[in-house]
Amino acid sequence: MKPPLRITGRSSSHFTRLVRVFAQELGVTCEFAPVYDLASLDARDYAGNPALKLPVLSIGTATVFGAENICRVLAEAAPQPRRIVWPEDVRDLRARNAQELVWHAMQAQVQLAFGMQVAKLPADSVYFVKAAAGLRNALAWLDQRLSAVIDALPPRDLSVLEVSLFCLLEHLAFRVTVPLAPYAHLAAFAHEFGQRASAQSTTYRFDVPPGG
Ligand SMILES: N[C@@H](CCC(=O)N[C@@H](CS)C(=O)NCC(=O)O)C(=O)O
Repeated sequence: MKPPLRITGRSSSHFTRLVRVFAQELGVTCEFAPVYDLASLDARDYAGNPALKLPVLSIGTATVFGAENICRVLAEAAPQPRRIVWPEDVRDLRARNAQELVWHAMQAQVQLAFGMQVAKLPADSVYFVKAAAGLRNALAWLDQRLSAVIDALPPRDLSVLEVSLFCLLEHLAFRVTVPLAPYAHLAAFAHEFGQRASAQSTTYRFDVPPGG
């Protein structure tokens, strides 16, 4: 018998949502184990990830670190093969740059949200001011080129680029670090992708510990 799959993460985390959307789109059933305390320094609270990062996929005693790695393992576990566009399948240079900027923006969002909202560090530090400027620039770049980027993707059921972009955009609305209002094309994309059942069943929320 195959061991159960378990995702350790947070319902409020965009990297976690990326893998949960993949799991649902691929028809792979996973248990979910929330991490309540992001300040914990105990790797056991992160399913053994020594980097103290989320999400983590556990398969019996095996563990997989990192959202993209996890998506690949989920695709291998899918009951039906699906056409997935992975970053290396993208040939168009704008679409390649778009993926790089989405990964960058997701990390910048972690830096800003964890640094300012969780750790309560001063927002006027150049560390955050520069991260916010780079994030706004990346969003403006993506907004201007979105239609060409999407058109350049090969035929597919699912792409890492679209799911990661969707999870980023909804997270920017959930934990506001920079305003999303200037980016109308991105907003339209998020609205359309958000109609999927996988998107609607993974909306962001803060996990509440039992009895909390
Ligand atoms: N490269 C990692 C990045 C994951 C990441 O940054 N996760 C955030 C949650 S969205 C996290 O662990 N934050 C806690 C921290 O940075 O200490 C991946 O692809 O999974």
